Amino acid sequence: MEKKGQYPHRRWNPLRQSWVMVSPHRTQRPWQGEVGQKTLPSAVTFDPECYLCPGNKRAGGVANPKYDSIFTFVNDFAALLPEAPSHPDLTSSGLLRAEAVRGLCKVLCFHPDHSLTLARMTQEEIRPVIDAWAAEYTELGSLDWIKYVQIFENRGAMMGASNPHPHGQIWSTGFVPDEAAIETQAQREHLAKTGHCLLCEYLKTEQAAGERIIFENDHFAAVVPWWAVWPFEVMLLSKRHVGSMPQLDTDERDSLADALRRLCTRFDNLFETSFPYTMGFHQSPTDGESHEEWHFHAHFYPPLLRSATVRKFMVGFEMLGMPQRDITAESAAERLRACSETHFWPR
Ligand code: H2U
Ligand code: ZN
Repeated sequence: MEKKGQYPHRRWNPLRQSWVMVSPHRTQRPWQGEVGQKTLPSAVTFDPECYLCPGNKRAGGVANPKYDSIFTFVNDFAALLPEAPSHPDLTSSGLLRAEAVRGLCKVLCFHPDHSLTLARMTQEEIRPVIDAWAAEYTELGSLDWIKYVQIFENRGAMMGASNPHPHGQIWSTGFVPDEAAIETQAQREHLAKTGHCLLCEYLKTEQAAGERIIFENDHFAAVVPWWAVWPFEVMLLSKRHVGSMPQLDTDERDSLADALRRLCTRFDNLFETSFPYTMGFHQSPTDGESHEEWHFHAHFYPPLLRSATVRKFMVGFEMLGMPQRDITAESAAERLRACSETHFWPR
């Protein structure tokens, strides 16, 4: 049942100032595309070959401590380095422009148990991960040359995760990356024009509409955004206007842990698979400005479309024109609302 009619339309994303095309009438079309493998949660709690398990040696030869909660280390194959020596190749000429970049990349193991995921961790187990994320944001962001801290998780081989061990990454950069820069601009313009925070207003709009909210707890709401591009794309929005994770108080951090567990469990239950995604937090740049416009949130971008094995591809018109989706955000939210918050594969 499609609330927004069966007709093609496009929807505006005010947060990144772009459109998404919606074609709800296409959901009945036949499918003879890719069929992949279902992934069940692993039963292996310790893998002697895993470079993230406690006590094991990493690829660089350094051994992990026998950690019993979380564990952070500097990425042995970091995409960015703290030193950027000036190099003659980096002089720009005309259209061929380049700049040296600096950064610090870290890896954060969420749990010593190799078989777990956020979906199958308890709220109490997720809580120290949130404190670690907040501490990394503070520590990295306080370096005067770090302008932005991007915390994220690639989950599942389909999304390019190199290892099933529960872990995420933190890339902190000497510049504000494009997505964060677009969101900064959009939030700043909205505040200047209306005197209100864009995402505070958006959350109120969604709470009034109801049809795209999956669930709420005391301090967070999980929403399939009006402008979702990926079939089951979700945003987690803090109810209070805070710009970054360290500003969350104890209750809000408990609430965030609860929201992460519940959302990831619903995702896994949707197709009874270990649901792949890229997720990450967007928060204030750490460039020394005050950023009243910034509203802390998380984006979940999962690729699956029809089953544990059939994913959406961003190809063709989407690469050359603009993003497009078939099922509406409202029907995706309805399906996620119908999923249980008890995991289909209990520990
Ligand atoms: P992904 O699964 O999201 O790719 O994250 C794993 C990261 O871990 C990846 O960036 C790093 C890779 O560089 N890594 C190490 O730092 N040390 C290792 O021994 C292997 C992997
Ligand atoms: Zn492991």
